[in-house]
Amino acid sequence: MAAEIKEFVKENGNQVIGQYTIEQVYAGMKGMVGMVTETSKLDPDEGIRFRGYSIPELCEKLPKSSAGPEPLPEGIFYLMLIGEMPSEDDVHNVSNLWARRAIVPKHVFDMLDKLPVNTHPMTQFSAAVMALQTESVFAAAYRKGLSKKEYWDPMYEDVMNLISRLPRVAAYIYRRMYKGGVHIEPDPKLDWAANFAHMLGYDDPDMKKLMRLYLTIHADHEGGNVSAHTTHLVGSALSDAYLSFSAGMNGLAGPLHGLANQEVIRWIIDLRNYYDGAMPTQEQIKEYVLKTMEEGKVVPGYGHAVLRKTDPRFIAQMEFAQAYMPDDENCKIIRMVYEVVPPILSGIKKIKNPWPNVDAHSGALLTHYGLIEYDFYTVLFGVSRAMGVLASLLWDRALGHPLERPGSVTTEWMKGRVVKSPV
Ligand code: NMX
Ligand code: MLT
Repeated sequence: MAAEIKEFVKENGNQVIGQYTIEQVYAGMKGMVGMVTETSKLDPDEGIRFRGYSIPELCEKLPKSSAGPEPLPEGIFYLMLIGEMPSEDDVHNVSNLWARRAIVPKHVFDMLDKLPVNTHPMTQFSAAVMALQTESVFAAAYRKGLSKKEYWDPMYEDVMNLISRLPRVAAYIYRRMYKGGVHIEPDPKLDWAANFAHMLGYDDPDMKKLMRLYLTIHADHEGGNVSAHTTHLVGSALSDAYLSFSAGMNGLAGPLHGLANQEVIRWIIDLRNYYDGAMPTQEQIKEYVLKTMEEGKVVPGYGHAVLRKTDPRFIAQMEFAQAYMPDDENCKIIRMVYEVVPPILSGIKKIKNPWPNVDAHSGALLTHYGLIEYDFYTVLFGVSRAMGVLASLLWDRALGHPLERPGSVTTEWMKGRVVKSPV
């Protein structure tokens, strides 16, 4: 593929693929094509496609466990990395490989134990990934001397090891913070998602099903989102997978990105408390949405930088709720909010997308099974996102992607470029 791309660029490299405006430069480069990511592509109206497959197609076609119809996340990793739909055997192999590699050195746990226990779980997660960097096969090989053509090989080891180890690290943080430091040993017989739920302390088979779905649908969202772009950017300096992924996680920890999932459930709880804990009416939800916006805050879980319709990842979670917890009050409120918010946001000209994104639903599902410590939710998102951004990082090394270094200008420079229209 590297040879194919080289040839493609040689033949077509000087073709123009777009133009952009001054406004786009000031508005966070939205809509500007600036990078190539092979694992998935986002369509503003249809949502995400992983190697061409939409979320409903994946739910149908990816291999499943015998326990239920939810796809196994190992399959989406295989699909993103290899570019082909995996067989059941392929998925089983990935599961086994990850179970065998899930060894976390003691110094990582020791480091976590030294942090104040109320350190935000995302800070602990990012720090733990940094502590794991002692294990980087890429960093060690590069130090010894490595030809460019071989970069992908030790990167493969880092990517596989890191993904294998993340559930163990995440579960340690969870149990340390919220379960008195009583830890649960992994069960290597379980699939990756079920083992993660088990180590967190949730053995309800339906929670394991949720974990399979959750880890599958959060895995990737093309290359321009903050966590994916950061991982790619830092990796472009030949930083190893641990350094790059930890940086990406610091972006996921922002409230406009992954942290929105904790913000949503916090907002729902506050809304309920505001109306004395009772089920709110549509009118009360409307009043609360307007109050949120009058206070100058965003309505968490709504809007998107690229999407212009309801996020299919939201729909997948709503369908899960309808199948497994039709009477759950928070899920009912989420559905009411879905009826109330889009008409309000549509009436505000500057808001480009009034529809819910992935974060609008996840907290209510997790809360249903007892995982109520919402500060932890973004760590779950991060464990899933690892699969997409690390599969891409491996491709970056295999394809020989160069250092990323866009130009930047001053406003003074920009003013000098303005073409004055004739009066
Ligand atoms: N509630 C209130 N105002 C909003 C919302 C919202 N949900 N969404 C956008 N706006 C505002 C936005 O703050 C901006 O205002 P201003 O010009 O005064 O700064 C204006 O509308 C234009 O924003 P857009 O161009 O529509 O959106 P943008 O691409 O800048 O940002 C988000 C996208 C996702 C950051 C934004 O919609 C938002 O803040 N949503 C709430 C937070 C959220 O749910 N984030 C999760 C995204 C998914 N993820 O996992 O990363
Ligand atoms: C994501 O999953 O990364 C979010 O929806 C944000 C984005 O795509 O920009």
